[in-house]
Amino acid sequence: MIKRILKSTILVLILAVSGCQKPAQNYTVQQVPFNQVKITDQFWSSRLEAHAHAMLETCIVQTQDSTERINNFIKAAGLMDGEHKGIYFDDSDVYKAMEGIAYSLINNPNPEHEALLDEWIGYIAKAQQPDGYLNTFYTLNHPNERWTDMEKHEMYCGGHMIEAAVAHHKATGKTTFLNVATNFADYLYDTFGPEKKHWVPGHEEIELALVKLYHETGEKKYLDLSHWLLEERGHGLGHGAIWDNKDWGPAYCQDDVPVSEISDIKGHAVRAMYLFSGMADVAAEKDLPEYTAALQRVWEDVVGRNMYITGGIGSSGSNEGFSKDYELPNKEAYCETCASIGMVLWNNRMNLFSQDAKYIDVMERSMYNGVLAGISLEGDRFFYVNPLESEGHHHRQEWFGCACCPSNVSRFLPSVGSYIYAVSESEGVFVNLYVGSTAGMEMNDTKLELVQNTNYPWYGKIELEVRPEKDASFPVNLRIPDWCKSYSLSVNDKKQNTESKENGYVTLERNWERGDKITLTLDMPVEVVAADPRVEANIGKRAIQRGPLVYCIEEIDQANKNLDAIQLSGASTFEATNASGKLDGMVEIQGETGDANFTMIPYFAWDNREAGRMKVWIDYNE
Ligand code: FUB
Ligand code: ZN
Repeated sequence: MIKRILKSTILVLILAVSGCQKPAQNYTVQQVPFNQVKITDQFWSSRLEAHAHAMLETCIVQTQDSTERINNFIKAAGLMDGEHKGIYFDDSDVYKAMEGIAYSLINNPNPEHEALLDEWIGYIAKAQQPDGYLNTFYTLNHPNERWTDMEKHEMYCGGHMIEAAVAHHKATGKTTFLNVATNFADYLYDTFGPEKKHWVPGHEEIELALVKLYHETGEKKYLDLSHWLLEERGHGLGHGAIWDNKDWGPAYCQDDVPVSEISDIKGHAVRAMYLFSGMADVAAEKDLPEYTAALQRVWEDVVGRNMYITGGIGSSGSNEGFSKDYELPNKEAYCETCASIGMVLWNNRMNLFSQDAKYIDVMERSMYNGVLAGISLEGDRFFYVNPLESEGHHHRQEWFGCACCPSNVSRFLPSVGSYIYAVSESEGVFVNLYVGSTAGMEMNDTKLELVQNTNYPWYGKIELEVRPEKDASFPVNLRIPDWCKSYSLSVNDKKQNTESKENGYVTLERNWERGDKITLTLDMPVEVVAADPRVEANIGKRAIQRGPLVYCIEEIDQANKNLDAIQLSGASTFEATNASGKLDGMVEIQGETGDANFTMIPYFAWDNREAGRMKVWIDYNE
C-alpha cells in the first residue's frame, strides 16, 4: 500500500516537475526518458532486479559502513571530528551511488532508500560552505588550498553532485539536493569565467552536468559556463599534477589542443568520453558546427583504430587510456568499465545529432559487452579492468579503493530505458534498441504507447505494437543493427519492403491505428570475426559474435579444460543453443572443430562461476 501511494505520488511529482518551464533538449531528436519506459523483458529485468537489490545495497554498505565516504561528509558538516580519509575524489562515489538510488526510485519505489537519500543530503548540505563550495577533501584537509591544482577533481566531484541532485529532483520532486547543486553552480559561475578565474578541469564531467542543470532549472548561465569551460582547453592554461607529470602532460586530460581542433584520440579514456559528451550537449544547444566536426573526426579514430570488439576502449593501464592506434592487447587490456559507460553516453549523443544508426551500433556493442561485463550476474561484484583474455586470476570484486566503476554502473543501469527510443516531430519515432518494454511518448500532439515484445539479445524476433491515442501518421524508423545481414519485416502480418534502408534505419510510414503490429525478424547467425590485420594481438585469431553479443571460451565449460587445444578453422561449426538453466539463462554456442567440441558463453557473463582461464580471440588455422 505504502509502495502504491509512493508510486502514485512520484508519478504526480514527475508530471508536476516536467510541467514547469524548462528548456527542452535541443538535439534534433529527443530521447524518451526512462521514467516513461517500463522494461519488461527477461534479459534486462533480471539486470535491473539485481541492481535494485544487490547492487544498490553494496553501494550503500560500501559508502556508508565499510569506508569513510559518508563520514567525510559528516565530518565536513561539523557533526564528527577528524580528517578526510580516502582518495581526494571519493565524494564522487557517494554522488554516483545517490544518482543510482534516485533513478531506481522512479521505477522501484523504496521508502527506506528515499529516507536514506534525505539523510545523506542533510550531511551534504551542511558540508557545503557558506559561499557554495563543496568538497570534503579540501574542506577537511586543505581548507586554504581550494582551486590550486586543476587535477584535484573539485569540478569532477561537483559535476557528479549536480547529476545526482538532478536525478533526485526528477525522482522525488524535492528541491533539497537541487538547491545544493544550484548554490554550487552559482558559486562556480561567480568564480570562473571571462574576467574571472581561468580553469581547466583535470577530469571532465562538470561540462555535461552543467547542461543537465540548465535543463532542470532553465538557468542559461549554467550552459554558458559549460561552454566557457570547454573553450578554456588547449590554450596552455592548465596546471597541476597531470600537467607536471612528464609521461602525461596536457594530452592526458585533453588539454593539448582547443576542443574544436581535436582529431586524434589521446590520454585518459573516461575523461575523453565525458568531454565529448559535454561537447555534444553544448553543441546541441548552441549550434557549434566546429564541435560536431571535431567529434565526428575523433569518433572515426576511436572506433576505427582504438576500440576492442567488446566496445571497450582505453587499452593501456599506465594512463588508464589510449596508446598507439591498433595497439589492442587482450590479456593486458585495461578497458575500464567507466570508459565503456562513457562510450554509451557519447555515442548516444552522436546519434541524437545525426540520426545515424552507426552510433547506436557502437553504443549497443559497448553496452552489451563492455559495460555488462563490469557487473556480476548477481549484481554485487564488479570489474574495473575488462581484459579479453585471462589466465584465471582476474576476478570481480565487491568494491575497490578507487571505486569509480561500481558507482558508475549503479547509476547507469537504471537509466537503460532511456536508450531505446528517440522522437522528433518531423522524423517520427526511432527504435534504437530492442528491449521488451512499454513506453509512453508524444508524437505530434498525439499520445503514443509502444509495446515491445522480444527475447533480444538471445533471439532476433521483435514485435512492436503501436498504440496511438487516435489514428495518426508518422514514420517509425527501425534500426537494423550493423551485425544483421538479413531481416524480414511485416505490419499486421503483411510483408514490407526492406530495400530502403537509410543511415541504418528502415522506415515505415503510414496512418497508424491503435493495435497495429510491426514484426521485425533480425537473422542472428553465429559470426566468425577477424580483426583488422593491423591489430598484432589478433593475427591468426578469430572471435565469435552472435547478434550484439561477443562470446568467449571459459575453462569451466570445456571437457578437457585446455583452452589452447581449441583451434578454429574454416571447417569449424557452431550451433546456438538455448541454455535457459545456465547462469542467468542464456543462449550458448556449441562449437566443433576437428575432433574437439567446445562451448562458448557471452563475454559479459564470464567469471560468474569458478575461477579459470578465458579467451575472446581464439587461434585460427586457415
Ligand atoms: O579519476 C576519477 C576516476 O577514477 C576516473 O574516471 C577513473 O579512470 C579512475 O581513475
Ligand atoms: Zn571506473
